[in-house]
Amino acid sequence: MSKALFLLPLFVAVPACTAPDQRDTRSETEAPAKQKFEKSQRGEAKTEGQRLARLGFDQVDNGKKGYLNTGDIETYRTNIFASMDADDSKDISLAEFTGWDYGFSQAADAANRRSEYDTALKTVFALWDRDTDGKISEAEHRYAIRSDFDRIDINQNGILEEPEFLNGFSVFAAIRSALKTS
Ligand SMILES: [Ca+2]
Ligand SMILES: [Ca+2]
Ligand SMILES: [Ca+2]
Repeated sequence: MSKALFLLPLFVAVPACTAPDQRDTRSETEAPAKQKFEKSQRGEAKTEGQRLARLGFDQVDNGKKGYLNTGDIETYRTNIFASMDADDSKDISLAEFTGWDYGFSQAADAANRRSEYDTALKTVFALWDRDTDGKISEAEHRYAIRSDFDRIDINQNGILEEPEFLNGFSVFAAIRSALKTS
């Protein structure tokens, strides 16, 4: 199993539209939020997409807490950005973005949906490249991931429970939709 496979779901995570100073606010509110967290029972993963997402969740979850906080996500996002930035230019080109191994390439080919898969990635790239300069800067990447975090934190408790994570991340959702795996 490739390392990139584990990196996938995070990626999927996405656009953060919050200002940097809001991060501090969230950290402070995290303690009470944790007390509201109850680890839910895991059912069987029904699809390949769910199975992959679950692997990703466990990978991102530092300390096996059963939920993801903003620190978990930022740590992972940083690793992913570095992994995608193959030429170390400190930004991600479309080629780097679409050529990165999300763990779905084989599934796309197997399902004969390579073109839908590529289109999904290009769509997400365009969404994340906010200044449309053809590259995703680290700031744009962070914004994208943090926006997704806020959007998929349905119960707004400042942490991502597994169901929120599995259902929400936009890149992941786009790929799943393209492959019709869920
Ligand atoms: Ca680059
Ligand atoms: Ca850009
Ligand atoms: Ca939540």
